[in-house]
Amino acid sequence: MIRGNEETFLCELQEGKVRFMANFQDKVVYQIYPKSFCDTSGDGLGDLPGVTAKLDYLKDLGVDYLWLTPFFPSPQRDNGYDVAGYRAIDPRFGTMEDLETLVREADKRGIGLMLDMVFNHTSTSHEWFQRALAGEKKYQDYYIFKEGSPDQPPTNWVSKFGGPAWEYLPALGKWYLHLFDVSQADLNWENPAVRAELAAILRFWKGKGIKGFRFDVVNLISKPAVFEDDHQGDGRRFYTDGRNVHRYLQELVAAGGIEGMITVGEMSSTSLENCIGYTNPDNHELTMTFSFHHLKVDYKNGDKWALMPPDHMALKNLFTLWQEGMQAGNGWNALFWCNHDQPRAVSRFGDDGGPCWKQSAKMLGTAIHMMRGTPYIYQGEELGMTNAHFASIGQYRDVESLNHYQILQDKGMSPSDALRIVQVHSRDNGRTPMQWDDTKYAGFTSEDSAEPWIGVNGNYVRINAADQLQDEDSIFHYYQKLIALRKEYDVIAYGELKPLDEKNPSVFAYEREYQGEKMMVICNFYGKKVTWDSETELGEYQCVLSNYEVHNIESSRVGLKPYEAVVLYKK
Ligand code: TEU
Repeated sequence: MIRGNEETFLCELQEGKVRFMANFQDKVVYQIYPKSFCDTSGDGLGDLPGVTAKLDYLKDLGVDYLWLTPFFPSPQRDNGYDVAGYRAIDPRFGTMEDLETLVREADKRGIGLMLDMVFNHTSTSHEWFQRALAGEKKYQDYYIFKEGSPDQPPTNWVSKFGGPAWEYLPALGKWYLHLFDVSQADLNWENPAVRAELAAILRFWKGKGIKGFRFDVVNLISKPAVFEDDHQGDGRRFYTDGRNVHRYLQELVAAGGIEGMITVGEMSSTSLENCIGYTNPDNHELTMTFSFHHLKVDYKNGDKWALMPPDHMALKNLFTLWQEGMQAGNGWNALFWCNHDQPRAVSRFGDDGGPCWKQSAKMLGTAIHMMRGTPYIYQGEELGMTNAHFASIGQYRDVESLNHYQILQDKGMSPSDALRIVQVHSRDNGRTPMQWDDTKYAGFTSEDSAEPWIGVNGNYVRINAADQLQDEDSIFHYYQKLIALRKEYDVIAYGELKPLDEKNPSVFAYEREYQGEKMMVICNFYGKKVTWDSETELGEYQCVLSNYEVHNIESSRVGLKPYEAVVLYKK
């Protein structure tokens, strides 16, 4: 064992585990978008039995938890983030029995399930909203209704999916707030009855054996006391990380009985200071947060619907800021490149379509997995799946993409230019069916089934799980090693992080340190060779992982090949 004496190792590890147990430092989470993962019923939509069918694959990869995006009853205007009932399963995804089977089978393999709680809003089809519509005062208080005249929304706020954030209901003579789609009405967290309902939902799922939760846009739940126009922006500054959000989270965790479980909050346009607050264990809020600043480095002037190549210096600076800041404040990051709302990382920051597709996917995985935080892998990322590259707007499904395709044209852009932007930034890039093998529909569903709900990426013949499982040098096997390393080396799970060579525009490097162990992670973000000079003599380090077989490391100089990543270790 590299740590020397096995007894010491065990003892240190036990101490480490006891000390850090509540924070999940050595765990890795795998995100599943059930609709696109595996279809067993042949209707072209993935389902829960499909997840169960793939548990051995996930066990083989080595992940500890599965975060499943919503599969609750829903009109699917926003693919399940428009929840119409929080304690049931949409029949399109299966039954409660299917979920119980999944929980049991996952548990047998040492894998816990995390559910996605969409508590900022409900679908307007939810019974609460329907009863509000029918005039029940109790349920009107569950939402954010404002009196007003039909031609004057209460504020000028803009919905995250485009257009106004308010909708007028002539029958009630009132407006309601929807920060997302018009069918996603924001809940009124000021109302204690709402908070009690939501805590009860957590207890319900905990009772079903669910081991953790992801909370959708949970930093938007606390709205201001006074609603006013935003003359500087779209309104977000008034409700993001709002005045009562920390108190509400503390209450939710306590009343929901989920303290000590793994929890991750999705934090939209958040601040470092707030994320420290959300995750510092002393506050009893969440175990970790997703923040998105590092995934906006290819938004021109902050606008998602304007193209720009990624700004690597900005990316490095953001990683450094968040790594150092969360460490100093005893907060904890969720580490990720991909999710169901993001284009594929290898298309964005790597060499999609080029000769270094594989090396770049492995390098990106290394950069993220070796940092301080809990890594998340989004389905297909472990195969280097790429953007959809759809050729026509008719192939897109996402409400946000379709709205913005129209908005861009309303502003005078040509359809082909608008399509180009959608192709690069659409959330559908991450939602194409999982590529299991090279049969028709990529093995996502059987060959005689209905067409998948969204098109399969044409590159499935080249990029698929079956091939990669056979190939020792595949991205899949590299991700397997990344996960195994986190469990093998305490320094990855528990170490301090120090950025190295911060001004270097092409190499992202950092050092980790824990109880005398050191790890150095050096990643070349470009398709060009580069020489990297270390301030430390590297003679005593051994290479524990790299995406190339041969390395060029001499005393303190590292010659990096295109997209090369090396992980060096010293006790
Ligand atoms: O995402 C919130 C969110 O901020 C993104 O959808 C973001 O607004 C968008 O990418 C901006 O370009 C969560 C879910 O992850 C997403 O799938 C849902 O659509 C959204 O909340 C509403 O529930």
